Amino acid sequence: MFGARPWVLGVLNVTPDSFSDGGLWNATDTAVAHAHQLIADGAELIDIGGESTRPGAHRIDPETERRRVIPVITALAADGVLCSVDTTRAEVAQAAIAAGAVLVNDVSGGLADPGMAPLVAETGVPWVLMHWRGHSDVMQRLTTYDDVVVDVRTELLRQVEAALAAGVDERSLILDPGLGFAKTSEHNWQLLRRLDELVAVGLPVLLGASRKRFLGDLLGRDQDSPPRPPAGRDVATAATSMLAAQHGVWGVRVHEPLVTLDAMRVAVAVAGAGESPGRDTPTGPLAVHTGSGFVDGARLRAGRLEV
Ligand code: PMM
Repeated sequence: MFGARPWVLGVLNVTPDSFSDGGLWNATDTAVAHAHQLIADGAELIDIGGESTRPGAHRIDPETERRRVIPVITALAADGVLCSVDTTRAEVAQAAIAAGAVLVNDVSGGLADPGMAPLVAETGVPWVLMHWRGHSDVMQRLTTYDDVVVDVRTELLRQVEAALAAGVDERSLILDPGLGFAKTSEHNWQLLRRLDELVAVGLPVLLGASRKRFLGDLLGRDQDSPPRPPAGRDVATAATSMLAAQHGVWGVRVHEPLVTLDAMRVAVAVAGAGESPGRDTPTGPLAVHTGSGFVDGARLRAGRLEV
């Protein structure tokens, strides 16, 4: 059982083609306004991405990616909003950190760009290492596992070792099983079912189940009907976030924070854990779960994750 709820990261895709919110927050002003709505709905950190990672998506050039995310991060940082950048490119991450991003969310976990680990080592920003086997245009062909939970953990630990070898401080690292990335629906369910095996590694764990296809498949009217569209998947997302909280994850990444927070507050109240930190004191200390206990997450504000 958990003693405090996880961080809630609000998703902001400044892309024309992300599967759930593609095209909605394409211009800087609409993106910034949406980020403020996510904050008003309880998100504590806004995760800003400029390149779609939906299955089959093709890559864009770095300059386009940079042009999409940097003005948004600059504006939000000036407003005092905590931002992370969702990128696999070191040059985009570097510009984002310079613009005020406090965390790098790298869905490739350092595998896509050899420049990412040295950048993180030098700047000391928290770095999400997600389990990843290849870019979006090929990943759905890379779904062979012996035991998906064991294999994902082993491959993530290899990514951790590479990060450490490059001089990254272990205290900067956050792991993510990468639901939907080179995974079938059944793989995602197994990873959720056995999330404690990843939490047991002892590093903070982030989970991104929000509105993903496997939830749509579950919610289709019957086996032969099409998946429920992304906007109808928020209650199911909240349920996965709550279960993940009970497993002791450090954070959840969601499109609709309000529903997820409602679900997590119920779980916190039932656990007798008292106030859900962060909700009522958005700039106060937030609990960071590390597998071995909870520590003051306010350090993230200073761009450093102390565990
Ligand atoms: N999923 C997406 C994008 N970025 N980052 C992390 N750390 N974990 C995820 O599961 C993840 C991610 C794809 O979803 P989106 O298109 O809704 O952003």
